[in-house]
Amino acid sequence: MKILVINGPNINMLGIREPDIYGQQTFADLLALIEDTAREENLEIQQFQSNHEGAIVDKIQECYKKVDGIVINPAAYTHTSVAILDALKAVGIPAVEVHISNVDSREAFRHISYPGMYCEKTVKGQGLDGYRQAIVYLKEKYGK
Ligand code: CA2
Repeated sequence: MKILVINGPNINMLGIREPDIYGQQTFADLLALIEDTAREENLEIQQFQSNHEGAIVDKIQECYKKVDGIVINPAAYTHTSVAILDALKAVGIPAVEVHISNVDSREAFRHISYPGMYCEKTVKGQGLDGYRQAIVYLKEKYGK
């Protein structure tokens, strides 16, 4: 099974500031956690991070008929991006949304998620382990 993990803007800055919200672990730690999960679960996982909305849309389009599941943390684009929502709808690939923090207990503008309107599940407030949970969910439901 092939899974693409997408991280949006500023996730590459993890661990540098706001450890009270996002924890102490760095982006390199996140990449390693996802690689470890791929090995343990015997999955082919590709990772992609971008600070650019259009680059994320392009990457989702590239997945069409090539990838079996998408794990996405759209970061700030969560709360603004109809383009990412439409790209997910266009490719029709099962997707799970991840948020490191519990967005529901933060500012009101973080309570809405456009990509989340397509995703069949959202994991929030679980720290970096949320990515592992999302990957395992896709494997258990769609793994072959
Ligand atoms: O909780 C999440 O995973 C978020 O998607 C993270 C986004 C935020 O805009 C969403 O509302 C919730 C922010 C990504 C990283 O932001 C940083 C801020 C300071 C230092 C390092 C990273």
